Amino acid sequence: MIKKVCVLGLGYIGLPTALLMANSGIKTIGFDVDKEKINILNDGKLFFREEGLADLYEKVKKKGAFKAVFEVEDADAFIITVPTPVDKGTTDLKYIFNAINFIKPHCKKGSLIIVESTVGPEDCTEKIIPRLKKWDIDFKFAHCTERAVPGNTLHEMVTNNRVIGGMDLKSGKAAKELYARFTKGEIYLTDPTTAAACKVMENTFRSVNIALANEFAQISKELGINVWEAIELTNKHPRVNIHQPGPGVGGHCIPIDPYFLLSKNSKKGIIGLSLRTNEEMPSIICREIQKLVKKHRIRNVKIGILGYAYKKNVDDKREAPAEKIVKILRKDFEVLINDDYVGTEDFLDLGEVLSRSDIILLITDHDQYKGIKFSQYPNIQFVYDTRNLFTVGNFKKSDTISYKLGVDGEYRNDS
Ligand code: SAJ
Repeated sequence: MIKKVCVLGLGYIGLPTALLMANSGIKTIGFDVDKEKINILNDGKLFFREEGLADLYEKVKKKGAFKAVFEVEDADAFIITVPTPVDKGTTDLKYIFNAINFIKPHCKKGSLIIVESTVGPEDCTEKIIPRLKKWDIDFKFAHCTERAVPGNTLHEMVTNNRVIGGMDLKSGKAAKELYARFTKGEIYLTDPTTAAACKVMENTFRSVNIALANEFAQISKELGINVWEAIELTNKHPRVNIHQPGPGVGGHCIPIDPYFLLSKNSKKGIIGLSLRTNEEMPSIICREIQKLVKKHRIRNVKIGILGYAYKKNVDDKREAPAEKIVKILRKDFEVLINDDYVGTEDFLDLGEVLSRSDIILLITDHDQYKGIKFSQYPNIQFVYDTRNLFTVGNFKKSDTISYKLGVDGEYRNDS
């Protein structure tokens, strides 16, 4: 019977998981090696923004069910949600191994150890379980992959179906029972390798489909059509779901997870090709900007970047295409950046970026940009929109020229 859970690694997945677990009525402690995070939590605050998280924390605090700790304590179940840096398909499991070392003195007969961090399909069976077996304790083990999307993490953690890979039936059942405390979706049991493979296949599916949309953007430009319109109309077909083109893929999953499968004989296949297609997008966007600067004969160009996060309405900049784009553009131009979500010291207010730039490059389609009226900024000669956020309404009574990714020439209508 699991009475106390310890979550190790209080990041984008660990903290929401710990709070949901605590809210379900089980005594939960959260451990992180970053003492600053523990101090912030113990001050009653959070260190990243996520829809509904602050309210959940308030609720859990009132219940007294969650405690952030500097030291791991004895528990019946340990959930590892630490980062697993990946370099082209090889996972660095050092943080998982560190977590395992922290758990060791507190693990007793029958304890359940869960790895929720993304790992390669064979990592659990080849590297993690063998290490635990050396302890000579009768433990349970499961790989419970997460499927929650940043920006909607809590809702998805509760409602999405889950795949759990138990080392054996006993382990799978114990993990299922634990997650069922807060999961309304179905929980499917399998083995750890299949569970990990499902996780990377999900994100590979997305990578391949985004690459297809990015290729359609290039083709549409050649055809002189609007890719956004073409995709919208194509998706009216009941069995077609083309994804959206964009400045490239970011986040800690989709640009990374397909590499786990590349090492398994698909170097020449569609997975590798898709990765390359998506990775080239930042350079393609920069080449477009260079061409347009020449065409418009602008000198001493100041480019205003709108959005730095890897996707809209989140503060997460991991693997963000904006980083590559800014690096390239800074070689030739002055670059001013606004992103109120990411908001570092170098970034400027939206008003300042808009009133000081000759060119606007929209990289992330945060909702706050939807209402921009370019007529208020006659200094802006053209706008390049990589996300199809702006409509003709934004350019009403303005001489600013509008360009979009995947649209040849000026974008003039809303069709
Ligand atoms: N993107 C496009 N075009 C699209 C969709 C996305 O260019 O049509 C870009 C986004 O702008 C972003 C990147 O792709 O830069 C990834 O964004 P995302 O929203 O597709 O995915 P993530 O990385 O935020 O979350 C994904 C999700 N996986 C799937 O949808 C299969 C989520 O469910 C996983 O939990 C998460 O990866 C993860 O942790 O693996």
